[in-house]
Amino acid sequence: MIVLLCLSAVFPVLMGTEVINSNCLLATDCSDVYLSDKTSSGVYTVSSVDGPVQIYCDMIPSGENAKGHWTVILRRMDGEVNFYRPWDSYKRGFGNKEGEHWLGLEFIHLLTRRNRYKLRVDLEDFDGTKAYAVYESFSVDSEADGYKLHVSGFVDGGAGDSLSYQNGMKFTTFDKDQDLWKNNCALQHNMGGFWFKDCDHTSPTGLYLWGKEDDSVHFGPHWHHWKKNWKSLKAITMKITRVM
Ligand SMILES: [Ca+2]
Repeated sequence: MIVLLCLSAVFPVLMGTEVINSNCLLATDCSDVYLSDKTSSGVYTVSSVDGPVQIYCDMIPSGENAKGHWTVILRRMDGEVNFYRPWDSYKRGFGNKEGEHWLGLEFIHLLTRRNRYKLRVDLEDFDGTKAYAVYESFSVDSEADGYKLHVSGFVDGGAGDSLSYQNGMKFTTFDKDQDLWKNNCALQHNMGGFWFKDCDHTSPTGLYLWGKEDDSVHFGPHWHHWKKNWKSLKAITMKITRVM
């Protein structure tokens, strides 16, 4: 059941050809879910032009966003999900919304085309130490434009800035090379699809390694500027919230 955001203002809402509630809108992201008084973290169903979409909403308040209504676009936490996947998987999304998953480039594009969003990246290492980074503006272009990444307005939560290097890059998977390296970063360097340049300072979709590697290995999920090394992290979450 798609979450409805019911307001005092009157908006006609069509479900197919049927008006379901003249005071309600179909929720499109976790900000709508939160505004509909569903303030617990968890999986909710929202609407997109391609039909219903399940999303994980992180409603936990954090320092720079007291309201805490974040739509998770990527989560790594235990290596349960294979991220070495082709273009079509990254386009449509995959994984378990309660656990590791990628929301899907097309849906992320549709959200950020329609509203302004900011991005927060949460990191945790295998010692339980945490840090984060915020980008005050985040958007993704259409597939025709390679799902190009736009981030700006870095705010340091202790993690440093490992994403701006890849700003303006198109998305690359092992079967679609749009990076600036002579080879394919997703295929021969990182083992997961992402916005690569030549190749990266961060690769949250890299091969999960459970911390069992040395600094010379670059293909685990990493965020270089946190500790100035390439060691893989235990958990990385990327989540977006609407700038209202
Ligand atoms: Ca290339």
